[in-house]
Amino acid sequence: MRRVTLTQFLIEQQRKGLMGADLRLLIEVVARAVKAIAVNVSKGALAGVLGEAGSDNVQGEAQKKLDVIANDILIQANEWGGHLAAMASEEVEEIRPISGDYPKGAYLLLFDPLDGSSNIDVNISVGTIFSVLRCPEGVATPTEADFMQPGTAQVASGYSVYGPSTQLVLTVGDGVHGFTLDREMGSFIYTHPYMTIPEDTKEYAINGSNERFWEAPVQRYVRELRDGKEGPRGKDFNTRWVASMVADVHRILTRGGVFLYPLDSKMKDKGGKLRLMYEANPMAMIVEAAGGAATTGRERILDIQPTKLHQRVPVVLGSKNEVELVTRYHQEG
Ligand code: FDP
Repeated sequence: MRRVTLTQFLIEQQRKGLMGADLRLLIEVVARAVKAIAVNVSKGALAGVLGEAGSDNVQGEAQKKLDVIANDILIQANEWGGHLAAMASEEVEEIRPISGDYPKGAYLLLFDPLDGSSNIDVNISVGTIFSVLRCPEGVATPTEADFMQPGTAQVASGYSVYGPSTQLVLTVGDGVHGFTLDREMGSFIYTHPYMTIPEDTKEYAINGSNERFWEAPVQRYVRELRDGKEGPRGKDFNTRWVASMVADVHRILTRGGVFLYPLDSKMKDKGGKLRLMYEANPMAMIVEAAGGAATTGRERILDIQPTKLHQRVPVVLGSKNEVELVTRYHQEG
């Protein structure tokens, strides 16, 4: 069997006119950083990388050592290549313009270096999420305002999941494609062409401990799922909650399902739990490109006009018919 590497795949995409050389380079650099992060994640306790870093991130959450390591790897890998005008990380308050020592490129890169990091110490899958925007025309030194583009403006997005195998999943708009890291060869191999999400599912993912804080439409939806065959849905549903968004979304891309991190009364003033620019937008682009849907319960995620770099939003994504039902329940109030 012919093994297609990520590099070959990207060159073929470029030949089809789906991306330029600079976007190809950008994705290759991100993939290289992902390999370096995978090495650190997989060494675990042997490399002394587990545990707290002793600092808080911009979100006020305790940083793990691997959060800091993954963030540094992504910044160092991407800043000198000439393909970026600026970067923004979930772990860092301000955007990071490309230093004057290096040439500037046409793109803005946003990333969540290590998503699900509260799972690291217990050896459960974590991941990296990234989103690529175009730097507005004529802007030589981007500011935060230049990042305030809706998810529909993303030119590419992707994530890696560091699990039993390391996988990289990405889209440049033309379908969703998955690659598995061949650790011996050190290269990503194209293993999952055109990943699709079935419209219907019997699996849902939500942190049920928050039930009493949810809004009525979400309480109604989840209650009906739990009522199973005897309830209005007339079928049994199963729960899966890894509590690493990448792992939960990856399962949905592999076999369907619906993922909810809805608004709840504990975090209403923050707008939600997950971050629009680093989590919701890139995952929504992938999910839609795979035939699924992604909303806040009220509106399509990709249509949101961001107002803040670290903005949070409620998230409902996955199998289309379930996402549409949750959204309808919100409309009905
Ligand atoms: P984490 O805080 O561990 O980084 O990014 C937020 C996130 O993980 C998601 O990956 C995950 O889906 C969610 O939070 C888990 O939230 P709960 O702890 O509330 O279950």
